[in-house]
Amino acid sequence: MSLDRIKAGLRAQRIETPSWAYANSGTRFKVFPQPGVPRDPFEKVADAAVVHRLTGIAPTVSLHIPWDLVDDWTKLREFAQEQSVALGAINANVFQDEDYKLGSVTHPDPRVRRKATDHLLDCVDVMDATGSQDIKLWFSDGTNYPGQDDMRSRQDRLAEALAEVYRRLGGDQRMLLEYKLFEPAFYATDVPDWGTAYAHCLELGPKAQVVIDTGHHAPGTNIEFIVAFLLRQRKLGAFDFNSRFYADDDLMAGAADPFQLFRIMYEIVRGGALDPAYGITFMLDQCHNIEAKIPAILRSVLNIQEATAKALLVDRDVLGAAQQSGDVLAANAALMDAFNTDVRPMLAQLRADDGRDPDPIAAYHRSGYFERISADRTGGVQAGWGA
Ligand code: PSV
Ligand code: MN
Ligand code: MN
Repeated sequence: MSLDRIKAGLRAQRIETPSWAYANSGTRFKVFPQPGVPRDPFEKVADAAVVHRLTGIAPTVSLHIPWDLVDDWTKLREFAQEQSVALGAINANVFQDEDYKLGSVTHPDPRVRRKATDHLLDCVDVMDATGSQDIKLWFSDGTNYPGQDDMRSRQDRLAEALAEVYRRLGGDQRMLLEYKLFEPAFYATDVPDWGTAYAHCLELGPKAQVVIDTGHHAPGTNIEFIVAFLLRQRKLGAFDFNSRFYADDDLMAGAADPFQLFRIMYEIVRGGALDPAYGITFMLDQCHNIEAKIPAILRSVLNIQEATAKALLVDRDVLGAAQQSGDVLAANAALMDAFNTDVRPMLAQLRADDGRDPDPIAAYHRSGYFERISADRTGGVQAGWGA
């Protein structure tokens, strides 16, 4: 690919940052408060706007309901516009209520299922008000012990709730269904893998698509295969990018395994799915417990951008010829040459050409923003328990 086309691909790239990544978080042992952390959704949007100004490729922020509930959605929407960003996906939350101990939409009690489904429908109302296109669904539903509940009936209940929400979607709205191997359920999770999510989305129709959270698989899973498969089926709707060493670690994207991130982005480029017009939402889903929030989010955005630049650098003609002739080593080398290229000077130049600081993290540290928010904001909220 020519350098101009590579640069055009990089300029078109869009990454959505999550409101909750700007807030305080910790482990199940301790939440570590940090100075300057947002106190409400407006301040989360303001921080997301800083990330966008510095990188030029993070123009939307996804919200989690009810963590980001506000009285006046128009006000939040207009505030975002003033900051040159927009509100992105609406993440539903049916996992933090006493009633959901045995599940939400798959709960044996129809009253609890009704409550959970109503929350999902409320989220679609929020989308109407915010102009968001996507409702993102992740269910903590599952069981801890064999025999605890009937696994097959739980699938029926899940299908019923999803169908009701699907029917409520407007013409240009989508349902994004996220899977996760385990946690908090330890025996059988109701949407544990891409196959289950895919089958439900297929049954629902074209507006239902699968979300790949990179931290939600068994160790060693070939995630780029899942990407390739779902793209071929037109059923990949979004990513939740993060890194993991063990399970759902929610570390910065590209920190644990930059090679895996490159392989994923290569399949995206190979599938022609990098352009926003294709419709994939590239989100982050991270938790920054010990590292500074905004610099960590910048790091993730830049890591994804670097992986993308390397993916765009792959010489597809050389690779294709090697694959066709069965030259295993040459094919592998075509990928590795791109992965081993240092793309940082090219990206720095690209930013400079676009009138941005070539080093967004250094520019953030110089900007005085952190000092300002540390002085102005006291009592920042905990991720998950927003004002
Ligand atoms: C669940 O582990 C998950 O990945 C889902 O995306 C949730 O909405 C998110 O984390 C935030 O806690
Ligand atoms: Mn996620
Ligand atoms: Mn997760």
